[in-house]
Amino acid sequence: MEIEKSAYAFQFDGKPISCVSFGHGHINHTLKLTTDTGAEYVLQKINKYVFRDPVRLMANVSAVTDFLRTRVGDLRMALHFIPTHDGLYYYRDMDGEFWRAYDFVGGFCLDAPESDEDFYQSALAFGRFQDLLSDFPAETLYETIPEFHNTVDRYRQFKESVKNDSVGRAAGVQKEIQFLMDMEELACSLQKMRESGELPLRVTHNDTKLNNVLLDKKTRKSLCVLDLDTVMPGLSLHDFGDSIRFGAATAAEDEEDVSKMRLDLHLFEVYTRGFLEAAKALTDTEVKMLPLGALSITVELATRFLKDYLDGDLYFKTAYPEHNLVRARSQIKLAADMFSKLDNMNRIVAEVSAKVRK
Ligand code: GN1
Ligand code: MG
Repeated sequence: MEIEKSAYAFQFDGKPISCVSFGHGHINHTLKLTTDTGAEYVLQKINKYVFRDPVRLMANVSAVTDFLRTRVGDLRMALHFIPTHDGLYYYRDMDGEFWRAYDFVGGFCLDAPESDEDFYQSALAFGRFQDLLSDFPAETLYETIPEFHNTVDRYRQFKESVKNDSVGRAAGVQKEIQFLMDMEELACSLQKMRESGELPLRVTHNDTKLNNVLLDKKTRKSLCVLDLDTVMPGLSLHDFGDSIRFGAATAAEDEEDVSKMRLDLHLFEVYTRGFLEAAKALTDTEVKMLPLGALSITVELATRFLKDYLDGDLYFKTAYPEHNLVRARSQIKLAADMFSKLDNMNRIVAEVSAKVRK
C-alpha cells in the first residue's frame, strides 16, 4: 500500500503504515491513516477550487477548534488538528495542494435521521457549538466566502441575473420571481437587524446538516460537529434555519413534486428543543427570531438556485438541465409553507423556550 507523501509532514504518533480512502464527502479528498503505534488519523486534501484561500480557511478552523478544546470535557467533542513539523496546521505539497490532518476518534454520521432522537442529537450538537463559542471573538474570523448569508446582497445578485437574463430563461419563471420579490422585505429583515446591532455576530458553522454531526457508536449521542470549512462570522439564526430547511422538510431539496414539500412542525419542535437546551447564550431576540431564521435561509437559497438557473447553471452542480429550477421551486414551496406556519412556529418556540430557558 502506498502511503501518501504528505503524511510524512505531520507530527503523528508513530510512523504511517496504512493510508486508505475514507468517507464519502463530495468536496475534499479524505484518507484514513494508521501508524505503527496504532494511532489513527484523518488526512485530507483541501479542495482548492471550492476553497480559494486554504490558509485563511485553516486559520479559522484551527482558531475555533483550539478554543473548543479548552472548553470541552471529553476531547472527542472537538476536532484535534495535528501540526506539521513546521508547526503549521496545513501542509502545502510540491504540487501546491493543501493538506491537513486530525485525530480519528471513531463514531459515525447519518445522512438522514432514523428517529426524532437522531434529529434531536444534531440540534444538541449545533446548539452546543453555538454555546461553546459564544464568547469567541467572531469578528476575528475571516469571511472565507464574503457575504455568504447576506440576504440583502443575495437579492441584489438575484435581481441582476433577472435583469441580465443571460440565457433567456426569465420569461418562463415569472411566478417564481414574483414570489421571491414578495418575500424580499421579510427575508432581508434579519440582515438589517444584524447591521443595526439587534442581532449579535456569532461564530457560525454554515453547513448545519445532520450528516455533519459525529455520533458515538455505543450511545448514539452526538459528540461534535464536523466539516468546519465554512466556519465564519454570521447569524446563529442561519445555522438554526438551515438545519430546519434541510432536516424538518418533508421532501428532498430537489423534489420535483412540490406537493410533497412541507415543513414538518413536529420535527421543527424536536430540533428547537435540542437547540435551545444547548445554546444557552442566545439572546431573547435571537430566540424570538428563530422561525424567521428558517424562512429567511430557505428564501435566500431559493434566490440562489433561481439565480443560478437564470445564469445558465454556473455555481451549483446540476444533474439535468432544469435541476436548479426544480430546486428553486421546492424551496419556494417550503418557504411558502413556512410562511403560512409562522404563527405555529412562533408558538412552538415560545413554549419550548418557556420550558428550557430559565
Ligand atoms: C452547498 O455542497 P453543500 O451541500 O455542502 C452550498 C450551501 C447550500 C447547499 C444546498 C459553499 O452546500 O450554501 O445550502 O449547497 N454551499 C456553498 O444544497 O455554497
Ligand atoms: Mg458542505
